[in-house]
Order: sequence, then C-alpha cells, then structure tokens
Amino acid sequence: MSRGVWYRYRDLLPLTDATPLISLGEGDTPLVRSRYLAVEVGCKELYYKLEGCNPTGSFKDRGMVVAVAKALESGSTAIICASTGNTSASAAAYGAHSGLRTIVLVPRGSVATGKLAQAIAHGAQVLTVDGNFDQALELVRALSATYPITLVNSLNPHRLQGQKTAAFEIVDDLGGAPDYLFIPVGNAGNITAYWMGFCQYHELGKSPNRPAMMGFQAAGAAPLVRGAPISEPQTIATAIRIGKPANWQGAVAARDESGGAIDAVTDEEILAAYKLMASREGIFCEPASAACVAGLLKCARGGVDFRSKRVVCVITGTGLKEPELAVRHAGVPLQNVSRDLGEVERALRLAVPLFRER
Ligand code: AN7
Repeated sequence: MSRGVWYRYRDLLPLTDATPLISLGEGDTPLVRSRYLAVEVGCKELYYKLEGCNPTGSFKDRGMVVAVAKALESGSTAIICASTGNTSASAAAYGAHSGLRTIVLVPRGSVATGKLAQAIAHGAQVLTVDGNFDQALELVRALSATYPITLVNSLNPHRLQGQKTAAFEIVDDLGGAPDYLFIPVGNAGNITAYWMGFCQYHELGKSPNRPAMMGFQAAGAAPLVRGAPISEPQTIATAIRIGKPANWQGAVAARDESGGAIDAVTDEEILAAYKLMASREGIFCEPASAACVAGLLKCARGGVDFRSKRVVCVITGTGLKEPELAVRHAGVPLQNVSRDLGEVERALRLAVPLFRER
C-alpha cells in the first residue's frame, strides 16, 4: 500500500495523532541521471528530480496531501485555491479523495487543457476569472477570510511542509545536497520549501552541505529579478505566469542565504530547453519545468564552471498536460501512408536492402 510523503518523513512533518494519513501515492519520485546535457554543460553529475511522476503530474501533490490532511483534521469541509493549473488539479484530486468541496479560480484562457480537465474530472467547482493569477489569488484570499473554506495555495504553511520532502529525498538519494539546485519560480512556494528542507536536513546532521539555490523565472514574468511586482505577466510557460509571488520573501531568503541567484530566461530559451529535454533526454516536461534547464544552459554559456559540480534540476511537472504545445512545436509534420510496404519504406527513407531474408 502506498503511504506517500508521510511514511519516510513523518517525524519532520506537522503530524498529530488526529491527522488522517491520506495518500494518493505522492512523493518518492525518481532522480534520473542526465546522459546528454551533462556532457553539453560540462557538468560532473547532473540529475533531474522528476516531480511529474507524482499522482496528478506535478510537485504540488507533496504539499497538497499535507494541506488537505490538516484541513480534514481541523474539521474543514471545503478547500479553495487560485491556480495557473497544477495547484487546482492537485487540490481537486485530494479534495475528491477526501470528500471535500473544492473550489478553484483560474485565469481565463491561460491554463493548459490537461490541468483544467483534471479539475473538472475530479468534480471541483471551477471558475475562470477575467484576470490573471495574481488577481485570482486576491479573490480566494478574500473568500477564505470570510467563509469557512481552507485556502490551499502555498500561503498555507502546510503546503511548504509537504513540499520540503523533495529536498529530503534528493539528499537521501545522493548522500548529501547537490552543489546547485536549479528550480523554476512562479509563486515562489517551491524554492522556499526546498530551502527549508535542505536547511532542516543540514541542521539535523543528515546533510553535510546545502546547495546554492538557482531560481528561474520567465523573462515576461520575472518580478523577483526586476525587484518589483509585474501587473501584466506574460510567458508561454503559463504555470509560472505570475507577477506578484506570494512567497516573495522566502525566495529572496533562499537565494541570499544559499549564495544562489534568481534570474530570467526568455520564452525562446524555455522552448529550446523543453524540446531538448524531450528529444535528447527522453523527459517530457512542461515549459515551466524547462525554465530551470534553460537556466542551467544560460549559466554554462555565461561561463559558470560545472566541471567538478553536482547539479540537480527540479522537473516540476509533466508535458502531457499540454500535448498541443508539443505538437505545435515539433517542427515535423505527421506523415500519412497507405498500407503498401513500398510506400512505407519510401516514407521512412530506408535504404533498399540487397537481399531480403525469407
Ligand atoms: C510545473 O499551479 O502556481 O514557485 O497555481 O505548475 O512554487 O509557484 C504552479 C507553479 C513550477 C512554480 N513548475 O512553482 C499553480 C502554480 C510548475 C508549476 C511552478 C508551478 P512555485
């Protein structure tokens, strides 16, 4: 039976005897070694933490399971969130699993179809808002302050508690923290949670070191890089199309305390990394996740020497939520053929064999 994030790290999570240990099998995700980009970047060891392998296809499940369990423990009967898509998919799944009324507000027109489909399939009440994520978040904050509905955005501290377990897993897998952690940044909950996890493990003596935290935002939605909120964020990576991150302070602290950086990558760089990950590494991630890979490539181009370094990129979500994007950017049209073997051979440009085996 799957026991999820509770099992390995129960002593480090906000558990009481009354916390229901619900699980959809979140956590315990693969740490996969790079075969292609490690060589390109000239990096001693490069790994991908595949958070798209979580039950709803993103890292959000690690935090959602804790937030929903605590909501149940407190007697709550409803949860609410604003979302660029993955949080709503996760909230809807755990809400359905727990018999909670689930309400999600998403920015109209900029959420991947697969994420919306998940929220709808799990029976959440979905409202598309004429506005962006930041405005939707304002609305759900107001609603949760007025009505007995638990807010499950990363403003809910239990979310970060659950998400920090990914840092524990990385340290447990590698026997220490990497030199660098590359991570995409939107609302900045995840970078805050990872830093919390690495620090906690370090203090407990479970990790000799802590990584430099390397956060990456999309250039059109990079308030942390600019140092001020952005009212009209724009990027192809809709998951991180956020102009006023709720965990701003946490991200800045992670960057400064770790000696890391928060930088921006363009949509072109994000798409290039998205394609490289799929075509060269065999990892189909979403554009937001590719932002941190684009960041690694940018650092390498900029002269950062990774030759003796161990690097982890957090691949936050699966590309399967937005298949039309992959098809649109594939560059190779689908080729239709009849059932004629010769035509198939010609279509594949196979060399004509001299002898055919019988
Ligand atoms: C794939 O679902 O904000 O910096 O509402 O879906 O912790 O916000 C998603 C964010 C990175 C950024 N990668 O993480 C939402 C939402 C993926 C994401 C991020 C998100 P945070």
